[in-house]
Amino acid sequence: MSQESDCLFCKIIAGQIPSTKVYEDDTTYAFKDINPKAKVHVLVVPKRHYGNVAALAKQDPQELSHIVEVAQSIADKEFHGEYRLVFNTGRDAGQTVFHVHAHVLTGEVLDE
Ligand code: DGP
Repeated sequence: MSQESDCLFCKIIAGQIPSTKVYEDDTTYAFKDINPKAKVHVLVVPKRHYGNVAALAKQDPQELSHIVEVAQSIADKEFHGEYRLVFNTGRDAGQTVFHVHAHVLTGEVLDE
């Protein structure tokens, strides 16, 4: 799996930094956000390193689709299939970790 030596989420995926795993398969890893913004706040990431969702969409659209499926399955389990899915893209949009990640916010009624 392609890894960037300086990437926090590559290290989490590799088990070099601990995380609370929610889901894992061959291509995808999901874990609890360290700073939750909802009752359930999970980050879903491809194991392969892409800097943002646009790069992922271009280089591996099937994985992007799979990430949405994983988000749906988390929300099916946690909150009758309803959730907010956010990909912050770029520093000025609030992206702080440059390994693409879907924020899955669910588990409660969310503010608009
Ligand atoms: P963003 O701002 O969209 O790049 O989101 C990055 C998220 O990653 C943010 O909500 C906090 C989370 N985060 C940062 N460092 C860690 C960590 O070491 N462990 C976990 N579980 N989450 C982290």
